[in-house]
Amino acid sequence: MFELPDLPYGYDALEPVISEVTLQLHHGKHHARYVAMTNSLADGLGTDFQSLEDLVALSARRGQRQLFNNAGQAWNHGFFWQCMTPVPTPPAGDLAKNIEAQFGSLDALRTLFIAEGTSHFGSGWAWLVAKGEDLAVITTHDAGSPLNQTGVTPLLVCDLWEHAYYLDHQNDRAAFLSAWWDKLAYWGFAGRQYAAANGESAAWRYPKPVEPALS
Ligand code: MN3
Repeated sequence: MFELPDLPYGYDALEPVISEVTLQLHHGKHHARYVAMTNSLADGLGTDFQSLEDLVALSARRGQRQLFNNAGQAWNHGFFWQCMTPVPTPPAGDLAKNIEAQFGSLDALRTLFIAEGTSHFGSGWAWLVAKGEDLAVITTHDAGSPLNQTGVTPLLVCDLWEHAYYLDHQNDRAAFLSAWWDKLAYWGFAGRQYAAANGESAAWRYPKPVEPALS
């Protein structure tokens, strides 16, 4: 079945924007719980899926809400961990060029991303996505995922659930989003996803399920 992937950095690596205690709870409790629930709910689906991406798509298609919520959250968190780095660098290459062309500047994109994430009502996710070269900022509710939008590749995501920021920023989601954008957003990863959106490489995928599980 699916496993909880290790973080690509230490629990204290994203301080002070995301504290060690927040990250331990977020990864070790919240994400772990979504993975465990996914495994429990997917038990018995046999060979209907080979990956978490398959499971997100098929649970959405079949209207299996509880499974979709947990599988979607398992995937979204796996992706979210990749979107952060303690050593950020600015966007480069085609991504940098097309941010300028489509939003006017990186700062204009920053303003838009923070505004969309701040005004999003309730729990969810703020995404920078690409459809081919075209870039867009979207938000999704709860476990919502751009994986189910044809041709759309996520480049970056920030978690808007209160568990992501409440211990460190209390109710100030805008402060969290600003600090996240300025100090943690991993443009190297976004650039690789952008290349994938344009067919130049493979997009990030959640680690494959281990063990049979699929029989
Ligand atoms: Mn979360």
